[in-house]
Amino acid sequence: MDLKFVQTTCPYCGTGCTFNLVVKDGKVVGSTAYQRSPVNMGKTCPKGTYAYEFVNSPKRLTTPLIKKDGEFVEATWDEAYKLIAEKFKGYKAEEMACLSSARTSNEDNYALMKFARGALKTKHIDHCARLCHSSTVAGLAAVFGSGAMTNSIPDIEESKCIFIIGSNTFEQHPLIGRRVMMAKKKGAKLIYADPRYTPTAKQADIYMQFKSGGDVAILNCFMHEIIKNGWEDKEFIANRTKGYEELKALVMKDDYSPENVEKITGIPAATLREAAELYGKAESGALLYSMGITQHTVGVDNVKSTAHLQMVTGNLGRPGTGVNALRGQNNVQGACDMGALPVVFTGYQKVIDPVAHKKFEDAWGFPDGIAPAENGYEVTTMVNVMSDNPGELKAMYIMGENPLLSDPNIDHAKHAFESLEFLVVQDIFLTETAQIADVVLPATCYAEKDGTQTSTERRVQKWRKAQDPPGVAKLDWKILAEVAGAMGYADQFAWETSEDVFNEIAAVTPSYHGMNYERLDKPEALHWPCPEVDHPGTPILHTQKFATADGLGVLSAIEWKAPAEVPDEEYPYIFTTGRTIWHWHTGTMTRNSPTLDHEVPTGWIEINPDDAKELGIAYGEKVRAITRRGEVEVTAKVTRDIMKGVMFMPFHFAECPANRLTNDALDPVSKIPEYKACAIKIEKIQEA
Ligand SMILES: Nc1nc2c(c(=O)[nH]1)N[C@H]1C(S)=C(S)[C@@H](COP(=O)(O)OP(=O)(O)OC[C@H]3O[C@@H](n4cnc5c(=O)[nH]c(N)nc54)[C@H](O)[C@@H]3O)O[C@H]1N2
Ligand SMILES: Nc1nc2c(c(=O)[nH]1)N[C@H]1C(S)=C(S)[C@@H](COP(=O)(O)OP(=O)(O)OC[C@H]3O[C@@H](n4cnc5c(=O)[nH]c(N)nc54)[C@H](O)[C@@H]3O)O[C@H]1N2
Ligand code: SF4
Ligand SMILES: [Mo]
Repeated sequence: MDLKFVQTTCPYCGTGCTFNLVVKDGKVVGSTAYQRSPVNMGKTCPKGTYAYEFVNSPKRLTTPLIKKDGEFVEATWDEAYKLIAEKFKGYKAEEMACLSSARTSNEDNYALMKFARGALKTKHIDHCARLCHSSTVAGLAAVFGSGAMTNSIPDIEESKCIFIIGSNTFEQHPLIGRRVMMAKKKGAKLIYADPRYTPTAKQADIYMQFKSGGDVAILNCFMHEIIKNGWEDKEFIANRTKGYEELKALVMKDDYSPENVEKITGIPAATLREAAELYGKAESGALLYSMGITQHTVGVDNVKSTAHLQMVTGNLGRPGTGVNALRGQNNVQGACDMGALPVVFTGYQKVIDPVAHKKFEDAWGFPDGIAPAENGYEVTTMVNVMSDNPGELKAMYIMGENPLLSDPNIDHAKHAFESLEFLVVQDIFLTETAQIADVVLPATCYAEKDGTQTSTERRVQKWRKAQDPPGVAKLDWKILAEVAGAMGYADQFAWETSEDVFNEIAAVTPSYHGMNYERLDKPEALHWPCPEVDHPGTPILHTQKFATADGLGVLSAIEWKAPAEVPDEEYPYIFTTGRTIWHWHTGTMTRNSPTLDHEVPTGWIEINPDDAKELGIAYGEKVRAITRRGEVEVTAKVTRDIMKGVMFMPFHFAECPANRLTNDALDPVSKIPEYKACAIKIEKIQEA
């Protein structure tokens, strides 16, 4: 028997845990702890522990598929490449769009970015960061000049007071949750704000249950109390920020007194006072947030407000502080860093900047130029264009995303994607989106490739190949390089190995410039910015000044605004959505992992017992959940863990898809949809 242990990083969340894959006779059969990672110190959550189970699932894609007369037919790579190249050559550049993937490596994302802008010459490229932390990228760039988590994961342990708002850290970033517990053991206090009494809430010293959509009001109320009592950091405000008087004038209004914010949010005024005092007086305060903050039509306002609180209390640039935007997917940070966004090349070099544009044009050397120096469409805009203006976008290349289950208002999204003339999907499973494609290409998963991914704390870490891919599946970047080759651009994609791709990334990206595979092989890996080969990397940002032009953090006045759709007589409850620890997004991997699937086989809707009583609904009963977008039949979970007037569904399950119900209204700046608040009604299903 041939037994090997291959060290790799987790393919699920942005925490970036390391473990070993156990390989027996050339096949991945299990996982074991890798103790030396400073991130997870040998521990993993259930998803990491069972991340080996889907790898050899019989449902993996093994060969290219081409749709003929409505049915998929197995094809060779050459047939698939020929068809794709012919089709793409027939469209104008701006009629094509690409969706990249926060699940794949930096190398894969870089390849798709170069393929879109260089081979297709289209400016339309985006990925699921739009649905996730686009509010963070826009909001933090406006206040700090740069849009990433400011501190590191180990640093959270140093904090004296941790404020978590809109992140169910213990279920969605469990090994960051562990750090919170380690801080608590050293005496830190935990304040938590979430409409649901989650496993994170259970660990809180002060828990604030509130109605979805009240975040700016809560944060303004904290600042109101802190300034009123003189707990603000006067020195930090004077030396490192601007706009304080404007912010102060707004938050000191009576609208943001605890009594008035109780009316908006449902949090008792006394609790708001107590929490603001605890936070305001803490020696160091770390703020953690995720989707509860970003996924709103006021997502950017929410993000800015979290940053304002941290500046007003001087909680930035030191250990145990920071605005810690917990990034979701394993490599969403990296996909953004690689420029899989409609406005930037790698390392946030703007496409509209003529200097940056020329730099990439020269570095890549396409004989017929690259996409123009113009911003492209965000994925949410693409969907609206496809449905409202059919024919403007005609062809799309999707690598590692499943929008037909993850987009808001999916009936509308499906209609939009179906309007395309030609759709290529490159995935590891035949997803809902792949099913409507014209060509499906089988990719390798994390266990079958060398590559890098960048975690939420900007730590660049390696994946290492543990087994061969199933069938004739290939590396994502390799497939893209070969499609480009079939279009006549073999020279521009002449990489032999993943390392070759990484070296090209490092050459054109200042923040990755000092990195290479040899340096990244060390257990501690490297945090960007890492500008030179002797630079140690940067775990904490903004220690002396911010990345804005004058180095000052920007404070401004932000009023609370209600969500785009609020309850009324017809749709009397607030609806919000999210996740469970056992499953991942559209379930492609976790529902093909028997251990995880067995824990939670299907979806549910959480309803408060008082609401259930009014509706005459019992625990375990099937109900009809209805919004202005659509309806689903789903099992009721009657529980005090959710606030009266609010209902929650996880979005993992195709048989009861929460996204048939969600609102596709967008934040005007970040273009993120409002997944976290809309209006819903519930009907009892009458027996026939
Ligand atoms: N197990 C698991 N882990 C994951 C994922 C997964 O699918 N499964 N996905 C990953 C990804 S991509 C991401 S982006 C992260 C997301 O990580 P989280 O943001 O932690 O996850 P969510 O469940 O979407 O939402 C967090 C909380 O927001 C609360 N909430 C709802 N409405 C509001 C509101 O208006 N305001 C506030 N403050 N809170 C509200 C919900 O009750 C929920 O508990 O998780 C990552 N980790
Ligand atoms: N209602 C509601 N909807 C939401 C959210 C919410 O909170 N509520 N959250 C939103 C957020 S934050 C996010 S990030 C999105 C996620 O939305 P998606 O990214 O669409 O969801 P995933 O299921 O993670 O899809 C990733 C796909 O990549 C494939 N894949 C995995 N590894 C590889 C690989 O190595 N190569 C290739 N080619 N493919 C691979 C998987 O099989 C899967 O089909 O969902 C959003 N949708
Ligand atoms: S916390 Fe995240 S990175 Fe760590 S094992 Fe769990 S899913 Fe993987
Ligand atoms: Mo996400």
